[in-house]
Amino acid sequence: TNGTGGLRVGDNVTVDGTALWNDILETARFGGTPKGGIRRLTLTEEDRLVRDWFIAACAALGCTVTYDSMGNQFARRPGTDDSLPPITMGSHLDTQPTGGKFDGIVGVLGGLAVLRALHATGHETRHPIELINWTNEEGARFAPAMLSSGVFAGVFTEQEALDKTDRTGIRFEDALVGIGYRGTEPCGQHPVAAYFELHIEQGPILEAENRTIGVVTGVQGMRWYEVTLTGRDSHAGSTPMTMRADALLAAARMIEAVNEVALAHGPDAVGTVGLIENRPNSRNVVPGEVFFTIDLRDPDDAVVERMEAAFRDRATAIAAECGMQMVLERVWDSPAVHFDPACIDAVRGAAGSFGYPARDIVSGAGHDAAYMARITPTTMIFVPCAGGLSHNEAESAESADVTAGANVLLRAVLEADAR
Ligand code: HGY
Ligand code: MN
Ligand code: MN
Ligand code: MN
Repeated sequence: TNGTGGLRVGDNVTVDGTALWNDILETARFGGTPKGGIRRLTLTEEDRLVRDWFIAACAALGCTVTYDSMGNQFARRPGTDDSLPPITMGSHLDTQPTGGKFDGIVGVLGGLAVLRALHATGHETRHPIELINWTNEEGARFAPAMLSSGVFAGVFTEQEALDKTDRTGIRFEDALVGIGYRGTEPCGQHPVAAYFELHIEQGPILEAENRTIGVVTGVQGMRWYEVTLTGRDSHAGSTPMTMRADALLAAARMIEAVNEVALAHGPDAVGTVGLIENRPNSRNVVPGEVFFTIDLRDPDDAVVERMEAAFRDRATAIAAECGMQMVLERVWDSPAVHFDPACIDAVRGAAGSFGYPARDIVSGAGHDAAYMARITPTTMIFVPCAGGLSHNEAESAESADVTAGANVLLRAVLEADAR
């Protein structure tokens, strides 16, 4: 031991993988779907239930659990020098509408497994250790994604976040108050010494290369847009084809253009239209209005910029051809992020100390770590998921890989504590 009764970094302190896997299966009940996925949209009853579970689970390990004005939950384990800012771990417990049991959840429950290992071994860290559950990481109900870590990192003001509405018009603040998690601690006034996020890769690389650990070096650039096309409702039977202003036809051409623009800017660029609302959505009415979203990403921000310009040109031409009024608005811009070299080395060293096959990787998905990197030394740890599939109810991962990821998280946190 290192003389203070604690374990030296690299000692064989490891997590209890069985308890971790049980936590994953137990919390999958909150919003569990018949297909074995999870529908746990942020600030819903299911979200409230898993948040309550999180408090009880962390309190059982001697942690004090608080939540701030955005509902972010902080489970704190004291350090021997409690005046130091905490070393933090975290991710999110909200899911996509057809989410899986692992996206976000592995990072929160992996962090819980770390707290459990520290509690079980009586290991004392100098820094306090905190486990964070971020509100609304997915951006599935309230756009944009990573909203509350964004407020924490000073990217968004609290008021603009509280005023966000979902597609039914419910305000974020009202939903947050509704589940009883609008805290009094102002979001963002909470110093942290470092942030480590464990997450499934949500892509195919680690599995294809038989690697257990992804040493995440950064997150790609992401931009979200909203498009509203206004044509003219008209009769499907009596309106000649030459007299139509068909908003859904125009949208279809623009959706094709998003795909073509992404392919034209390959090999890493991606473009997605995921949400569409067609009005009046009646079988025998030529649609007069369509709303849809666009998600553009690439590891290089300059490529995202070029994709945006190329799409704007195409959309303007299509709108003119189809007789559309078009409102095209960029609603979110999350530039590419490079993580902290010392944190990355801690992860690489931790993976090496366990002998886990590892490789560097850039995250295709967005994460709260992308915003935490702006205010504190930050990095991520990836573990494989089956077929690289995520944002799908069939999302799955191996218990051994999840345990390995939590072990690396534990060692990286202890290494950061010893620094
Ligand atoms: O959109 C994303 O990449 C994340 O899953 N919120
Ligand atoms: Mn996630
Ligand atoms: Mn996700
Ligand atoms: Mn994410």
